[in-house]
Amino acid sequence: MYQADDSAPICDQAKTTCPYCGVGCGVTATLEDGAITAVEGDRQHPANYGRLCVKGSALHETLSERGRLTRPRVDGVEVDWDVALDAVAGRLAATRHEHGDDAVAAYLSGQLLTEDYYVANKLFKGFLGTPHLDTNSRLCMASAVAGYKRAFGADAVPCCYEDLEEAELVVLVGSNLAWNHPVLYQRLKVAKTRNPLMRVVVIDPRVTDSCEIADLYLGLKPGSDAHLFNGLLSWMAAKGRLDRVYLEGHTRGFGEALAAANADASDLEAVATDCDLDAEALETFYYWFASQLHVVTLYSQGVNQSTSGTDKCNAIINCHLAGGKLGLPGAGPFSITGQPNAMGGREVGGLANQLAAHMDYHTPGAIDRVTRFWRTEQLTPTLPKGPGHKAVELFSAIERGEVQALWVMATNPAVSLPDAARVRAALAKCPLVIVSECVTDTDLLAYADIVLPASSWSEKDGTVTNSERCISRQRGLLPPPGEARHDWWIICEVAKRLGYGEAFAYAHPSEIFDEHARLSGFENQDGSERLFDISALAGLDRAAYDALAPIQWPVTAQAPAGTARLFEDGRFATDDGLARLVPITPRLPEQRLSVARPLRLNTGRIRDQWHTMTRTARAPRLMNHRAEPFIEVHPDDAVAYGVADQRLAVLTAEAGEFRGRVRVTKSQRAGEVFVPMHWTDRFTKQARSGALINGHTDPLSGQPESKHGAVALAPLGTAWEATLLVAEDLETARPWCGSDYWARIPMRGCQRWQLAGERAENDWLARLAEWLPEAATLWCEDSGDGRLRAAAVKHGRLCWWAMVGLPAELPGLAWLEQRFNDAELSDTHRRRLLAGGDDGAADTGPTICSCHQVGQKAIVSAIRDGDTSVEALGARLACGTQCGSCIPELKSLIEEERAHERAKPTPETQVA
Ligand SMILES: Nc1nc2c(c(=O)[nH]1)N[C@H]1C(S)=C(S)[C@@H](COP(=O)(O)OP(=O)(O)OC[C@H]3O[C@@H](n4cnc5c(=O)[nH]c(N)nc54)[C@H](O)[C@@H]3O)O[C@H]1N2
Ligand SMILES: Nc1nc2c(c(=O)[nH]1)N[C@H]1C(S)=C(S)[C@@H](COP(=O)(O)OP(=O)(O)OC[C@H]3O[C@@H](n4cnc5c(=O)[nH]c(N)nc54)[C@H](O)[C@@H]3O)O[C@H]1N2
Ligand code: SF4
Ligand SMILES: [Mo]
Repeated sequence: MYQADDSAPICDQAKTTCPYCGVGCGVTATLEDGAITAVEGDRQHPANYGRLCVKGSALHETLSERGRLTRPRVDGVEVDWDVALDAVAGRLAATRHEHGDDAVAAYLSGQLLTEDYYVANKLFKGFLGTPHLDTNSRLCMASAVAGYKRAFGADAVPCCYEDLEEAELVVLVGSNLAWNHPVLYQRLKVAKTRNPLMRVVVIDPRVTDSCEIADLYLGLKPGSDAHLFNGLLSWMAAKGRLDRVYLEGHTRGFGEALAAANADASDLEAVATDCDLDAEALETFYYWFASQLHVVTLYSQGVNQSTSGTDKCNAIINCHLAGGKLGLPGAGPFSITGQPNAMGGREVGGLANQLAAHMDYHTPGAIDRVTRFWRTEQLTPTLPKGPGHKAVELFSAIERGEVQALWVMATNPAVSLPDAARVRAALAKCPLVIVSECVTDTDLLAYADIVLPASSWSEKDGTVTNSERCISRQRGLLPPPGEARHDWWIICEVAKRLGYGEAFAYAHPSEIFDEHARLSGFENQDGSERLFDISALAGLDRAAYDALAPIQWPVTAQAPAGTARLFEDGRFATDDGLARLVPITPRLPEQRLSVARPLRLNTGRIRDQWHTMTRTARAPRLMNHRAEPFIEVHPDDAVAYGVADQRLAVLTAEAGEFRGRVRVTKSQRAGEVFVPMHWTDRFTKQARSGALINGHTDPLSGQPESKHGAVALAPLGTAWEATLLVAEDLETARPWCGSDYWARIPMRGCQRWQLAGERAENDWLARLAEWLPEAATLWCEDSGDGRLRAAAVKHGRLCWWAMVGLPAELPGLAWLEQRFNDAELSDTHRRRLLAGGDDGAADTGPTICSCHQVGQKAIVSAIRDGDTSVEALGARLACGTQCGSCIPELKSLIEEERAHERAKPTPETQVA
């Protein structure tokens, strides 16, 4: 039995939704003694039918109360909620009074629930009269939104997940689906096995794990996507592969779009050269696309995060319209969303250019309609008359002193915005920064005047919308820790204190959802005015809301069971019902390469981490796949710039630098480097990707160009490297953070620190004594060549362990990790401490399979023993048998070993 309530749960199994990516998987949580002890995929949920990826299946490991914010704080002092809420309301009111309504702003997140988002939008735009409310979706989906609106007249994703399974051709453009939407990738993979005729094309400058299932890989030059798709449109026209009937009946603008495409890209050879592709491979793609009706083009940040992101989206959509490849099963331009509720935010109007419920400021009658719905006629101020600042611009307005108060909820702009140093300076300058956050340790909190502890996943109650427009319930299963409160509650309490109690008198998120559903249908007869219409979900009582099953919008009287696919009737949400093709003239990235900064910087995600790691780093097993910040470099560039695999290097951009460990790989194109977006100042000295990116944005969508930085690469001169393992409860001032490089890696029961310094250290024992607390027993082994191992025990417990030397020389850490959990070290264990365990306990290497914690070395040795298939490895080591995300890596290890085998000199060549 499941009961969603603020009171303690009475159930042992409950359904909710994963809080990570936009796939929006259903999760079944097991509750025991007031804690979630296990999670599994919800077999009935239409997004995942029982599957979960490694992040989802580690959810319960991230929930400890340690490190959670539990008390509000004002000016650094812990206070009661009443004091904190009064402070928020009082200071917001004072700012408005002194500097005007436009001086207050909010910066929200696709990780808020729809109900949180709705009340925040209503408070700021509706009642405080400021248009400056934007969201981190600006960094994520803004170009996709603008592209859909230009083409279809509404921000509407036409496809559903089943389309990926029903397609004959799936094109992944700038999407690493295998790592970032793993469950959807698994579905696609299964579909491809079932339908041997299905083809997959991957278009990405990097060879990613998603290439595992690719029939064709186009490793294009970064930023050249619009040119490539212009080329496709031109080619389709030249080869007579257009759907003339569709174009004439359902679209406008084809002539202009084709003319622009022809002017830009009518010569296939030239397009191939410009995109740095093989002409034959490019034509194969064009041929496949043109000759299939059932094509899904799935695109993501490699397209969106660009100063011409909107144009790239429309270049793709143009090709679908020109071939009539949408509005039918297995076809359509599918922008896959990133955050769990990126879509919900778009639905309530959380972008600064939107007003509410898919109405923009310029939508005829919208301002008046929303005013009447929210009953703000009598208010001064009235609703804003036009759009507010988009994220990057918002922080410039703060810098200029125009915006004087900012409330940030569920996002970390001190890390994730481009030009992070400038953002930090703006935050430092802003007289009032309010931050609603769940954890104690984020880079942003240093800038907060008021900190509000928010409830988190498993505690919060509300809805999210996934990439296929499917609305699902996230359910509150546990009480929030300490005094943490739900975001919607916090916002409503502030609204009450500002005098708007009547409009924010919700007792439960179900009431907010009801209002949101009613607004979507307000003066919108069966979606005739706005496509986003969930009016059939209005009026749900609390029980019905609690029990709400996943459903895809629109949900109207005509379509009470929801709508899987849009535009099946060929009618679009424009005033004349016709879709628009948009003429595209491609533009180059704004961040220009130069002699000083000759390398193209690509940034993105890794399989096991979520954004700024505030949650995923709490599950130590998710740290093992990539433990340190890294820089991926092509072998030729490694030679050219003097950096070596597994050694440290530094990237320098106009505005900042990044220190990380080099991974030399042919997956990277020469002249380009890739860094992860996840590391913050909480985890390493200097590896925020945002510090390397300039704040150039797309003029239409305002989305920054996070994929196309310009950097220089050089080795980090290191005289020494060291590893410290430190008991977790050790209160140290972390004096080693003054080193030239450090990275903190949470483990079970201890913390690992990787350190390096540019200046030689003569007396390591003295240094360690200075850094680490005194211990009763200390062992040390100094090999005299600058290498050293030491361990310290106090009260029978392992206190710390240290090694000076390259990390490649580390013993396996699993054994040592366990020793930190021993209440009393045995004599045998003490003797083996310096060796790091039993003689045979070698380092298992990076974890490839996070579900079953299988390291690279074990896998390689099994392959060498003859387990040369994924199945055989799974049978022996269990790797790849749970979520399947590591299968591409298993395959490439098998491939690598084969290549080594082939490269081995035969007896004859040896003689020769
Ligand atoms: N594990 C994990 N999964 C996540 C997230 C996470 O943090 N961790 N975050 C979620 C969120 S919010 C989002 S937005 C999604 C993002 O999901 P994705 O968009 O798949 O993620 P990225 O790794 O940012 O970028 C995708 C790819 O774009 C490629 N790319 C770079 N430049 C170009 C270019 O010029 N052209 C083309 N065609 N490709 C290019 C990169 O090489 C990269 O492989 O992931 C979601 N899922
Ligand atoms: N260089 C570069 N930069 C990028 C990107 C890139 O590819 N490259 N990608 C961009 C994209 S697509 C995205 S989506 C952003 C993501 O970037 P951010 O949104 O800044 O990253 P998160 O770590 O997800 O931040 C969410 C914060 O909210 C907190 N939180 C979680 N749940 C809740 C809640 O319910 N309530 C409250 N109040 N707080 C909560 C978390 O602890 C965390 O601190 O990064 C963008 N920045
Ligand atoms: S695919 Fe996305 S939604 Fe599904 S379990 Fe993994 S992170 Fe969660
Ligand atoms: Mo995102």
